[in-house]
Amino acid sequence: MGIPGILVAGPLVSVAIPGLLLILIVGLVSEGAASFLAGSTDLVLARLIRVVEALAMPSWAALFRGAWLGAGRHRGVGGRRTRRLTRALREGIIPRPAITLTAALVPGSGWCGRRGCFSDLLRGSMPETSVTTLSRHIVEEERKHPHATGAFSSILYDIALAAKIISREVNKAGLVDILGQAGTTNVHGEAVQKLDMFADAVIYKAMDHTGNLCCMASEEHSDVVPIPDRFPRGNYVLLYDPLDGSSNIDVNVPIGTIFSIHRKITSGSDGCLEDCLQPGSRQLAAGYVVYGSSTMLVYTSGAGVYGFTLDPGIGEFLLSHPNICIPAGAGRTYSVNESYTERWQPGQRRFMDELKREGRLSSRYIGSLVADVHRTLLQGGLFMYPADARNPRGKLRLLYEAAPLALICRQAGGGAIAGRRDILDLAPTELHQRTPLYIGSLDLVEHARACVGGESEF
Ligand code: AFP
Repeated sequence: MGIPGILVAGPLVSVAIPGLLLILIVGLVSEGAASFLAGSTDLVLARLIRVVEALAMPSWAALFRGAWLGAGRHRGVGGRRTRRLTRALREGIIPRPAITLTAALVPGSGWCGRRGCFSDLLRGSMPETSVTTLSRHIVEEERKHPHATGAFSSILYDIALAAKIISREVNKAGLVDILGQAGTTNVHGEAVQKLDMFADAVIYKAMDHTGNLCCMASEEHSDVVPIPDRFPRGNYVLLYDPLDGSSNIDVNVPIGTIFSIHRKITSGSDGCLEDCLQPGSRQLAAGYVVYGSSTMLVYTSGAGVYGFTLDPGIGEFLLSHPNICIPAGAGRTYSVNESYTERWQPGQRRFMDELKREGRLSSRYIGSLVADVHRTLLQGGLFMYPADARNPRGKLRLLYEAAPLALICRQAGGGAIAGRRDILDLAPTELHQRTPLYIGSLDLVEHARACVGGESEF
């Protein structure tokens, strides 16, 4: 009987047999037994279609129309009848379940019992594409490491899942009462918005029970976030900024999630501060998700940078930007909050004057780090958040923002410095340590280093 037959066994007894009997009786009575049954399968099916349409039975009509289109000898994919059926499937004239049901119920429909032909037809109705999902990409990457335990892959899956949930809420933000500040402040004294807290909880909940992590650290928590006692511990540490740029939520500007993964370096099963305070160069992987006109996940695990765009229709991240490299040359921008010019040190002002005098770069500043860096990564240029008189250590966080983005940029052929030193070489001493940041195309980063490095303590 096969799978379709088994699937329809229940409905067959309660619905299909009485339905079929009704159709036959009406058909035989209305057209006369002999003429109703005379003729080819095509003709009989055409009459059945007429009867069920007259009886206002749309699903039976779809069923017989499917059978009619496929009736006769199967001529292989590309045959006239097959093409008709394929087009009907693609255009949704005949729903797939109707075809499956027909294949099981109507002998002589041309493709009954011919599993090969039938699947060819279904395949023929699909658009010809070669799509790499994030899952497939992760599996293929994991195969390159025969000793991999799968834990690392599993962390990436879980981050992607959390990103989809956050993306859904970000898209709804204008519709539901989730906007506005929650009325509390985070460890940096900044107003926390509801979506920040939501994103923070989503990521934590997606990761806390998997047995892959020994601890986490989030921009929204003052201390290391432990794994609950009831769950097993693993060998990795996750550091994340759940929703960067959240002051932009209310005005529909892109915002993002940033993450960084380290290996646990201390003994004992619980992770601790020391596991979190590792230089960026020791990151095993880093990435970000930008919630913009589309949602994109960009990540590196040290072998190139890959960008995946979320297809909301199927809920999958699809590889859209394989092997991202920061472009050199035209079309590049510098990106800095120029309203702070008066607070800048002389080297920073000199650097800006030189850039403007050269006139090769245009200016863009969104004020949402992930969005500004994402543009810089794809189009080339330089993003800067320098130290200044008000923020002598800069504003951005080394562990949750600068280090993960620096790894991505380095992997894409760019660079990232704090002033004198590479971001990836900085050894953090505090969880929420801030740093100045210059990140982007390598030539521009080195130009910045030449101008500001001398006066920078970083
Ligand atoms: P919010 O999360 O408070 O919006 O801060 C965003 C951010 O940390 C980073 O995403 C921006 O690049 C930077 O601050 C913008 O800071 P300025 O408003 O000082 O330019």
